[in-house]
Amino acid sequence: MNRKKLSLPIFALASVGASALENPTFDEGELVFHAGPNSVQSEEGLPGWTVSSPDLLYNGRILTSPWVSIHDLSDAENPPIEGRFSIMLQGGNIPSGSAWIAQGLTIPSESRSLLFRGRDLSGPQVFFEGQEIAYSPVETFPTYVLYGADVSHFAGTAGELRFEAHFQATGMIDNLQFSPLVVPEPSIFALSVIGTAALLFHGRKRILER
Ligand SMILES: [Ca+2]
Repeated sequence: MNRKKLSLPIFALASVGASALENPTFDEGELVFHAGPNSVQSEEGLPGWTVSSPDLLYNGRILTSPWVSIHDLSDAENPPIEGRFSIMLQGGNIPSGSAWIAQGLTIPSESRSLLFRGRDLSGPQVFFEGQEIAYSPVETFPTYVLYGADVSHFAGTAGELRFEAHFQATGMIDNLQFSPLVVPEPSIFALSVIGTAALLFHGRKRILER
């Protein structure tokens, strides 16, 4: 039996109500350069979303104040996770404000989880209508980690979904989708892995003892 295939790839097939989210892949915008080659207008670059600043940083990292940046394939250092663009939340190294993106939506009533892809995530927070939603890694892929957050309490309700990075928080995100599947508790998932390893070890020991 291939235990790995039993785990979680079915999440990717199980999205529902993706229409509840506008521009969930961040791929629908156009780059309209604003105050130089490193800055594009947020409204055109990230339609469907409200952004913490009128400009998005283009293909760059800023180590001072908070910024939301958009990255395409011409960024060799931080290429998109998938598609034309990915978004990076950069909380900056000066404790002043935050970098965030947000949109109002209704979470589909059958939704149990919000799934999204992330790379080098360190500290960005997810909120729905002002309440923080904890997220945890669901599965690791070569170029990103699939994260899941339990949204069952908010199913069928309207509010603002927000991704936000404060001081020193950072990370790239992409491909948001709501799913009817329940995100497994990390502790249970870890325990099942440990349990499986223990059973395998025990079984191998018994074979060697024969
Ligand atoms: Ca994308």
